[in-house]
Amino acid sequence: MASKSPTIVDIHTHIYPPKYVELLKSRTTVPYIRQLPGQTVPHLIILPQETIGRPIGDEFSSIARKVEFMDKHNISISVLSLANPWLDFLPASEAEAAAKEINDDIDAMCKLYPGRLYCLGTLPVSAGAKACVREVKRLRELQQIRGIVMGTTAMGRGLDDEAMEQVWGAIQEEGWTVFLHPHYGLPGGVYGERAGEYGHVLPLALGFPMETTIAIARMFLSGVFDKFPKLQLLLAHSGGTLPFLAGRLESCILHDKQLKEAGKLHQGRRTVWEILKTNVLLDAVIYSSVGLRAAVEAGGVDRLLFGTDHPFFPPVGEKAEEEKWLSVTLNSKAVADLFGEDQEKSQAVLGRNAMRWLKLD
Ligand code: 5CU
Repeated sequence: MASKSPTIVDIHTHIYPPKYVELLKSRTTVPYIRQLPGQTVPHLIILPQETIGRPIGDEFSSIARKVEFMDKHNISISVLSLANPWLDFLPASEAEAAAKEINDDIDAMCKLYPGRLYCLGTLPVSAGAKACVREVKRLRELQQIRGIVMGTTAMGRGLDDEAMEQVWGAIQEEGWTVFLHPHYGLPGGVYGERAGEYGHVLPLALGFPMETTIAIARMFLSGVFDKFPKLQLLLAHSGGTLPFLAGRLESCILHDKQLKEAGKLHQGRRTVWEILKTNVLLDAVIYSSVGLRAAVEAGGVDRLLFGTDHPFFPPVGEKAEEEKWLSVTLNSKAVADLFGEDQEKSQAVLGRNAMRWLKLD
């Protein structure tokens, strides 16, 4: 009997709904979309310090193109999130209405493909905590929403901002999983004077993961997980470097006189290892079994969820339209390399964990 192919769920897959694309086209500063003389297609410029950007076609905004991509790569279900930089840059007065419009739009897009598409909501972070809490609660009315996507700066001051406590409280009460995604990277100076020769490699490969690692470490150090012990944070790119650096983070805590004197090293404190196993989920977007092994060892196989990062990282070859995406096959291969014949584990990571954690029907 032919074996049934596993349910593959993509929890790291982005979209810019058409209204967001219009917004980016109307802008003249980053983030924006522009068509330069001599370019055949418009370019998306979103990252701090980038100048050329990347070509943007309808694969960034079309739901039909998303489903085409899913079919080509045997992806059964996708959990869509607005791509960076979300609504971070909007003036406070516009953010709440924009969040409602974008969340309603993405939810409606998902309904066009019943059983195949779910989504994460986005918050009006520049409008402050009360507006965020209102949207956290309103998201309950949207049937396809399964969590919230958030950048590392949150309301502008990071995830350890005391003003975020109201928002964490509401998120915990509603039971939303928060997908934490980088955007801002590291200060441009760390990439050196020759950065312009290296394309997007340094900010995307190293800046993004360090940003995520620092953001979640600040959240942990400030005690957010002690105050809100039921929070679930899904970290992009297998937690940045957190699984690899958790031991060092713990050691630095245990050797810190200031923390000791502040009574923060008391018996029974929750370590970063415990947080990794109770409050953190990791995506499997790390492209190699080496990183994936660290993620499994740190968080456990039940907390690792497959993703693609579509529509970012398309193939750059001549026959790009025909090819399966290397960015997807590398992530699938990492799962196969790590788990070999162990179908239980690979199916958990490829789909079952997402179905359970995100309550996909
Ligand atoms: O290629 C890029 O710039 C990106 C991005 O901005 N966001 C993302 O999720 N992946 C790649």
